[in-house]
Amino acid sequence: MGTLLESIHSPADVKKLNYAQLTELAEEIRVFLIQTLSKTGGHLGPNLGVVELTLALHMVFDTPADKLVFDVSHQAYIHKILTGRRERFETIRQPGGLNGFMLRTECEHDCYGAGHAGTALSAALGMAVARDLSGGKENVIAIAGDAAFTNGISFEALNNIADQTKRLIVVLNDNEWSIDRNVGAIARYFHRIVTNERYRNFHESAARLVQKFGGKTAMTVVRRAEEAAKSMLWPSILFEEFGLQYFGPIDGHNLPLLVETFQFLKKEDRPVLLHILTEKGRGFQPALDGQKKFHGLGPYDPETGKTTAGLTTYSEVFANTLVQLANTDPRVVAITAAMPNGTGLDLFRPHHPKRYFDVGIAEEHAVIFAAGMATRGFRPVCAIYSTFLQRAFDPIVHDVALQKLPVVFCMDRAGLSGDDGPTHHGLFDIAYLRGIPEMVLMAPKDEDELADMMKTSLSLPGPSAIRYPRGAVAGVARKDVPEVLPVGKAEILVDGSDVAILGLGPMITLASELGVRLEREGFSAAVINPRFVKPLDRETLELYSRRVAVFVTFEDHVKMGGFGSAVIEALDDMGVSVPVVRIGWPDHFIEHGKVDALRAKYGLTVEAALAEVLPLLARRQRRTLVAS
Ligand SMILES: Cc1ncc(C[n+]2csc(CCOP(=O)(O)OP(=O)(O)O)c2C)c(N)n1
Repeated sequence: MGTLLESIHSPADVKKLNYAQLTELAEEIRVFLIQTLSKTGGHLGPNLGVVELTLALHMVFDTPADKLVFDVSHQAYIHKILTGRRERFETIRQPGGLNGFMLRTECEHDCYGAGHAGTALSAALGMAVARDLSGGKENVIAIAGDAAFTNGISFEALNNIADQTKRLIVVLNDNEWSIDRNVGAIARYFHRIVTNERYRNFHESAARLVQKFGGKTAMTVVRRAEEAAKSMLWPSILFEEFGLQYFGPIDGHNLPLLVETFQFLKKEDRPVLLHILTEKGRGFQPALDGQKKFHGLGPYDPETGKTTAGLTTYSEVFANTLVQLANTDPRVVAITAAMPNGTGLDLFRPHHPKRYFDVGIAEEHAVIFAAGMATRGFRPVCAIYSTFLQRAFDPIVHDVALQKLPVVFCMDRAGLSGDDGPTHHGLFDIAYLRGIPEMVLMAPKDEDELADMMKTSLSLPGPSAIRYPRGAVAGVARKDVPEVLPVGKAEILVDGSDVAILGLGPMITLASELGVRLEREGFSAAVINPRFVKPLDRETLELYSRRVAVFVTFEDHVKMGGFGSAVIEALDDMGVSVPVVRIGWPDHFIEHGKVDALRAKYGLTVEAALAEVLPLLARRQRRTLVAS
């Protein structure tokens, strides 16, 4: 670790440095990031892009009194390093270590937690208004990427800012990338500003001026000239129409310029937006060459950036199956909300470019857009992570289900997401979807069944959703052509008469293991792949309720409102009183960590199930003995 970096224990240490030292510190931070994340994995590209920005913010502002609100907050690693967490930084995203996002419980300098995009402006405005109401003096700064401005919430906040406060700084960190290339009219608008020759020349000279003179006088000169230039080039600058004074674009890697600008902006008594230009992945050639890959990744070689080839994932099988289904059905269209890479849809795009839609980080819009297409006879498939689909709950109810439109929701990352932590765990989708009339909700036990479920979904007259997990597939043989499954019918894998074990989705492996263990103990265990959470296979439940002493349900979802709860409700409706042992996540936000370790900690294991099931089975044995 560099010697300057070793001397940084708090933001006060940053403030002691001169510009030459800050520039050196920026380089040391980059080396430290590249080396550390090569072992832990993480959001390398975004953080390499905001080294100077974060240093400048901590030079000028005083956290925790001043509030830095990072959008998504995947780019807050340097903030963590500068605010007393450098020594623990090697634990980032590791079990028991630092979280990969801002976390209020982790540190007093993390004033607002995030993980989902588009929240920074609203949250910062809330803090600014709270300050105004309580007579405070602190500065509030929202830092949002260009892709955050593809999100509706950012615009809802923009619409509101100038009416509510006079003191708020918004930093637009523009690197032209979302995870993939940023998309849409806003991205093009930013691009036009950035690439306008006259404006760029003007800004280069403005920057030189600031560096030469420094301080407010120079900035005032710059501002006057800037206003003149802007009125010449853009009579109606977007942000100005929203009532925010727009500054920029300036070089987001020029530390003195950033510092001087923030010193000036903090004195403004009107809301301001500073547009800075940064390079995602700056300082690491593999990240500059592979923007998508280095947005966020697992461990890599710190010299070459190479990663080990992964196993086939559910996302890949989803994408390849969708290509296959779209080949024979021209009504099929694919929609992603800024996640072509993560959902696998970037594999679909080259096959059917006209039927592929990246709408930006706009899940609500994605779903309503899909609803619109469905009214015109198309078969939209929305590939949205379980956690991000939470955003679109109302459109799913109001636009899709209520109108019985045949939109298919393919929910990747359903279940525990592991290293990313609570903002990214997909643990609530069954609870939020299963109460919606018309919805068909499925979970495949393996990749072959995922393909069948996609085919089934596309054959339905109304809405449906399929939940499947992050990561590698089960590795089973796949049929050449997917089949339509009988809706609401479970698959009985092993018959039995003492206990019926239902394992939803890939949790079927735990169900099968439990079955084997119980057989060894002398019990007859049925193992059932439910396939459908809704409609539930009541017939099969009824059949087993007459035979078994206990049901066991396994699900990678919160127990409350989940699959096991659906089974209990169904049995109760039938007037059956067989006990149900539910294995799933407790009513608690689960921290980040390794999936297996977290399952062990929270009792999502065969052992935990055995401990609950055996006494119930023993009770039945005793009753049988007494009866005989
Ligand atoms: C609601 C929501 N949808 C999708 C994502 C996935 N996601 C994480 S970061 C990101 C791109 C962010 O781009 P930008 O804000 O420009 O920041 P950059 O990484 O380029 O610095 C996306 C789409 C998310 N975090 N939240």
